[in-house]
Amino acid sequence: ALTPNPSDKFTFGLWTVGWQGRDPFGDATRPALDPVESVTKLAELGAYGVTFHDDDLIPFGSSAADRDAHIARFRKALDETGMKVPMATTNLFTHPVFKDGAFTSNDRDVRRYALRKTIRNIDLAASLGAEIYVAWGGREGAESGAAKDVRVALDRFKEAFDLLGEYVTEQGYNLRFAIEPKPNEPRGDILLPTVGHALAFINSLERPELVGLNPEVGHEQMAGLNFPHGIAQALWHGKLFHIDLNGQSGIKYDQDLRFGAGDLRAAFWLVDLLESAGYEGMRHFDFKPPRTEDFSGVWASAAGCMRNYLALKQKAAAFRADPEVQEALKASRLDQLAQPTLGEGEKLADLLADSSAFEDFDVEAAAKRGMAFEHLDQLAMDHLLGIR
Ligand code: GLT
Ligand code: MN
Ligand code: MN
Ligand code: MN
Repeated sequence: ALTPNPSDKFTFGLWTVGWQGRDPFGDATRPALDPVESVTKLAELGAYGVTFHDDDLIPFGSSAADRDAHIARFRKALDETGMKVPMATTNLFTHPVFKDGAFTSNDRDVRRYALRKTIRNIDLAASLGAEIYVAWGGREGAESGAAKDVRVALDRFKEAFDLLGEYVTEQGYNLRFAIEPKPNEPRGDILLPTVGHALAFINSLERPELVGLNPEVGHEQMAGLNFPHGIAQALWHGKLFHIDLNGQSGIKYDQDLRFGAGDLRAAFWLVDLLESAGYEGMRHFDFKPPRTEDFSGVWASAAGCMRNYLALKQKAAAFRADPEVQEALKASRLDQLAQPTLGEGEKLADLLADSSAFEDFDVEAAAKRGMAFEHLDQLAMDHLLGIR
């Protein structure tokens, strides 16, 4: 059960295993990886598919003929392995032209170019069968105050998503967008920094139904937020279109550790949530094999992401099936939480007239009741630690 299988819907960005280990302080520690090799190797490991930025597959500035050749080789590898491409995205952050952003760059010509670059790759994504198009606005932001008029930049951000929505609708593509929030890095402050900011933004778009989220574990944790809670809210809004699974240890630079590393408890609750909520999307890993690793470490790291997901899925299922856990959930009144606060057929007026809800309510007695959460949580810990 710990052996990954395409039916588990595990996918990897080409840029993850292909990361060469360049960081702000050091050069690459690994050579470039041929996307065809990544497809082959990930298929062997049991993945369902791969995802890519335009520039991961087709080096920036390639001629039209070279572009076609790169795409043809890639398609052939997909056909030979049965690997799918459920998602694609645009690199709007590496080239210096995007130093002040893409859809919200102060430079109007850069914004127009960013839209064209995106639309070009949307055509490719659609032709490869992708149904999700991710938009990570890594460079959409600022380091200083007057440099960005945020309200106006949000107008431009909306304009971009409205145009992209118009494009996929006109083309009849079965493609929806997923915004990926991140609080900072590489910009000092990034626009749409968290799940909550992005959810609110989506409501202001012309075609909100075409736009959802691609939250990343580490990005919310960089903001000190509870990732499973953010995902639960995204699910509640029907906006969890995709997810970037990885690991992070607290509030620091974006670590992109393999899934399960970093905050293991958050990973456990996340898998418990995704599995019990019936999330049907991809389990997409967006991690960086540390630059200490050679290629055998890269593949060990990719395999570890999937193994940890499957192990946590087992643990979460055992936790939910445990009769003592079910009792503990009752003792903690999770069943009451699931009951509407008004009774069936009850109206606001009935609540206002109900003296047992206020005048005769024994506040002190209710205040004395323990919630029994510690026992419940220890049961989870016991399952997670494998001592139950
Ligand atoms: C980049 C970023 C990721 C995003 C990718 C999509 S690229 O590596 O750090 O979190 O998901 O553009
Ligand atoms: Mn990501
Ligand atoms: Mn990250
Ligand atoms: Mn990243």
